[in-house]
Amino acid sequence: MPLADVIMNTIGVAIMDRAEFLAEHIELTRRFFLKAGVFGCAVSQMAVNVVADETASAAPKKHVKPDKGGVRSDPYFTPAEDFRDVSRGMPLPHSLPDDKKSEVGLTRETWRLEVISDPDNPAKIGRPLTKVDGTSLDFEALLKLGETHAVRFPKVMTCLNLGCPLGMGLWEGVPLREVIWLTKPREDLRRVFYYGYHNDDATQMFRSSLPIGRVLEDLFDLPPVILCYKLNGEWLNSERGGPVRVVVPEAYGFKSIKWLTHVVLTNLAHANDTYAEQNNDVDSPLKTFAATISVPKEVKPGEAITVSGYAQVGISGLSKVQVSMESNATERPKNDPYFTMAPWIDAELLPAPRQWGLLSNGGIPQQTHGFDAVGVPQNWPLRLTNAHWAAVMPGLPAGEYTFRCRTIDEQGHAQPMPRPFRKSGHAAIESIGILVAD
Ligand SMILES: Nc1nc2c(c(=O)[nH]1)N[C@H]1C(S)=C(S)[C@@H](COP(=O)(O)O)O[C@H]1N2
Ligand SMILES: [Mo]
Repeated sequence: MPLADVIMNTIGVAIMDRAEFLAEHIELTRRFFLKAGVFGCAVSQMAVNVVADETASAAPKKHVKPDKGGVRSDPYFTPAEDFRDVSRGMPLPHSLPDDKKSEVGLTRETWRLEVISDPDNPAKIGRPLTKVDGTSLDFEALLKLGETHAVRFPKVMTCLNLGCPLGMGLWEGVPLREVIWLTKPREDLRRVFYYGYHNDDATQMFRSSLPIGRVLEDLFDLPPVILCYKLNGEWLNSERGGPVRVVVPEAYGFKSIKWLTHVVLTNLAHANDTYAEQNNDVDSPLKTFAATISVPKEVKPGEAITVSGYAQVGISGLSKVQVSMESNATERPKNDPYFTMAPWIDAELLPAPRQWGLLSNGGIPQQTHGFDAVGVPQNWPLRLTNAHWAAVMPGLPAGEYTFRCRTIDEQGHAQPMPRPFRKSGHAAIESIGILVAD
C-alpha cells in the first residue's frame, strides 16, 4: 500500500481537513526516506500522531481530492476551500444568501469601505471616507490602487488558540497605508482598529487593532499589512473573508479581520481587540515551533526510528529542528521542565516543494515577497510559513521512551523558549511515547 494511503487510513476524522497538508508532507518525507534508504521500514512503522487540540471544533472538511491520474498532488498552498474555518457569526456572514450579501456589501460589486476618525479618541484627518459623503472606497477603487501598489506574500494562517495551521496562503492586496493616506491624516493618530460585517449586531463585532507605525512602515523586512482581495491567485472567497479582509503577515489569525467594512483611525494608545477580552496576548507574533506528524508507536529493539513533522517558521525564523529520545526508566532532571538538557540531535529540514499548487500556471507570480524573479525562494524555509522535517533516529534497547521535537530560531535560541503561556500562541514541546519491544 502506498505510504500516503497508509497514513490516510491511520488518521481519523479529526484531521480529515488536514488532508492536503498531509499529502504535501507525505510527498516530501517520502523523498527524504527514499534517500535515507529506510523507506520500507518507514511504511511499516508509520503511525500518525494526531495532536489533540481545539481542532475538533473546527468543522471537518472534505477528503483530499486525487487529481486526474489518481495520484495525490502536494500543493504547498492550501486551496481556499480546504482552509479550516473558525469564523464567528450568527448566521456566519459567508453563509448569507446572495441577495443579502449584495444588500450588506459582501460582494465585489457592493463592497464599500469606510475609513473614519474614532469619535471617542479622535485622530485629526482631512478627509474621512464615508458612505454618507459618497467618499467610501469601493472595490474598483481598491483595484485601481492595486495597479501600482499591489503586493503578494506567502503566510500560514494560524489561530492563536489552535496548534495546527488553518491553511497556507499566497495573499494579495493593497497596503492598508495607501488607503489611510487618502484620509490625509494630520495629528493624533496612534492606532488603527478595524472590523467587518457582523450582522449589524454590536455583540457580534469582532475587532482587531494595530499601532499606526506597523501599518505605515514594514519593520524587519516584513511584507506590509494589506487589504487582501486575492488568495492563491483567485478572488478571495466569502468563506475566507471576501470580498476584502485584512491580512497582517506576522500575526496570528485574529488580526486578519474578514468581511472588512470599517477602518477607524484613533488616538487611543492601547489595543482594543475583541480577542483581548478573552485573556489572549494580542501583541504576540507568530511563534516558531515544531510538531510531529508521524512517529511509530512501537518498534523492534535496534530498529531505526523514522519520524517526521512540520515546523511553523515564526517571527524569529528557523535554523533547525531537533529531536530527542529519552528512556522513561531514567528520571528526568528536576530543574529542566522545558527539556533544555534532553539529548537533542538535528533533524533534516526538507527542501522547498516542487509543486506550489493551484496558481493559474502552477508557478509563483512575479514580485512575490520572499521569491526571486523566476519564482525561486530567496531563502528556505520562508519566514511566516510552514516547513517540513524528517529524521532517522538510531535503534534502541527494549523499553519505554519519550520522543520530543523542538526548533532553534535564527538567533540560535531554542524555540519554544520556556513559554508555557497558552494564550500567546501554541509553542509547546510535544512529548510522545514510543515502545521498543520484540
Ligand atoms: N470578521 C471576522 N474576522 C475574523 C474572525 C471572525 O470571527 N470574524 N476570526 C479571526 C480568527 S480568530 C482567525 S484564527 C482567522 C481565521 O482565518 P481563516 O478563516 O481564513 O482561516 O480569522 C480572523 N478574522
Ligand atoms: Mo483565531
